[in-house]
Amino acid sequence: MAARSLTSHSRLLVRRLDELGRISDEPGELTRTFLSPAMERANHLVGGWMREAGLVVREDSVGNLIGRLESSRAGSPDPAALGGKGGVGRPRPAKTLLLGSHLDTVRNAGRFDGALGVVLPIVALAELRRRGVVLPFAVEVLGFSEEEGVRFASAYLGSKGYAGKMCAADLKLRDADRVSVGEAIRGWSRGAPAAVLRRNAARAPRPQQLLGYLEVHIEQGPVLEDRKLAVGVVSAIASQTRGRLTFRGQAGHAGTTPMSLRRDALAGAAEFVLLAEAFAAARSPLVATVGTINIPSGAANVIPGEAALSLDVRHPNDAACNRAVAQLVAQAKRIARRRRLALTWQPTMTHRATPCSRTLTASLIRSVRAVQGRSLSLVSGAGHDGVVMAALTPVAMLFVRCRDGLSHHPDEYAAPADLGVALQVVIDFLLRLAKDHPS
Ligand code: HGY
Ligand code: MN
Ligand code: MN
Repeated sequence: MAARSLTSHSRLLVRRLDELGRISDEPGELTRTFLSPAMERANHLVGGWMREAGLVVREDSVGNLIGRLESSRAGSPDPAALGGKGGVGRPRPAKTLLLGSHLDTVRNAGRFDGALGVVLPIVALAELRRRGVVLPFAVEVLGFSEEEGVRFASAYLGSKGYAGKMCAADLKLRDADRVSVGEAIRGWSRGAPAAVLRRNAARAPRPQQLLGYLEVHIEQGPVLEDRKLAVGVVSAIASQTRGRLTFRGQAGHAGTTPMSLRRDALAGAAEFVLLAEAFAAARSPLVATVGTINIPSGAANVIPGEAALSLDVRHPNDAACNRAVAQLVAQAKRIARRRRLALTWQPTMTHRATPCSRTLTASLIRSVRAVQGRSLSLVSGAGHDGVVMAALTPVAMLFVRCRDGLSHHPDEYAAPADLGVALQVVIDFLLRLAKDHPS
């Protein structure tokens, strides 16, 4: 790609990420959650960019945005379809390469997490179109409607819907306003949730129709910056368990209840938060995070009767992650017992560690080496839609350096030059794949 057009493409990519980053449910910050009004506006904007690049655009019944580019060929004659001895056979449909990421965000998010992996492939396909390149395989660019798990505390509802993996239990999850996933879907697609699930499952691509899934994502960590590399390749996505721990004691008057007679739920929860931090710090690369704590009917002059906290535990190895979760819950029970509190633990999500496909990743490494000179493989501590897509098709992930490794923060930033390198890698990857799958 000539330097001029590369910079003009990276500038276009930056402009689009800035524009998309201004579509939010909350004034003054970037928050875009599952099937929200901002999600509708984001799909409209990104869908327009997809159409400009020549993609046929649709939205599925769980709010995923899907842009499809047919291949250059209707399909080469399939020997089986030729009846074995010549004759005109039904052309075998071309396979499809999936590229994508998520369009939802965490609260007060950065503008690159998710969005980069949807907008960059659109710019890459527009560049191939400008060059007159027609690929011998179809491409679908996917903007998943829910990956973060912010609204319903369970991640990947978008990619699960696309892959036909959403289940009845998912429909029952409720948000802070007690709205269920099923009701949210009914509002969005005006279809009965169960029928929506059946329709999604029927429309889900079959493994034999797919070439693979490539996701471009900011690293959300410090390794590429430390190694002075613009991009790297993901070897595996860490194992992850999320859940809710609820400590229950006795609400009471803050002024009249002696300390010795209290059963303070928040004090118990606070003791657990510090214990979880020390537990994980002593067991690297284990990480454990209490990201939210909720005190129902909390007030300054009331002893907290209940404290519900989220727990997010991750490790590259499944067994180590499961062991850590069990030990942390046991420690929470010990704290509760000593403080005469009740404790409940409700897992809301567990995903096994997901290795990326060796073959697809080897091809991606060749493209990274062709553009950057050398490649680096790293494990992703962050979860990604590739966890769900790996059940459907081979998965590869390209990481892009982000400043200070910062993410899930408004100051999240990837430099235009690094975005340009990622763009070149994806274009090289598409051209390389086209060579391996001649029409
Ligand atoms: O939480 C994560 O790992 C990702 O950002 N969804
Ligand atoms: Mn994220
Ligand atoms: Mn993400």
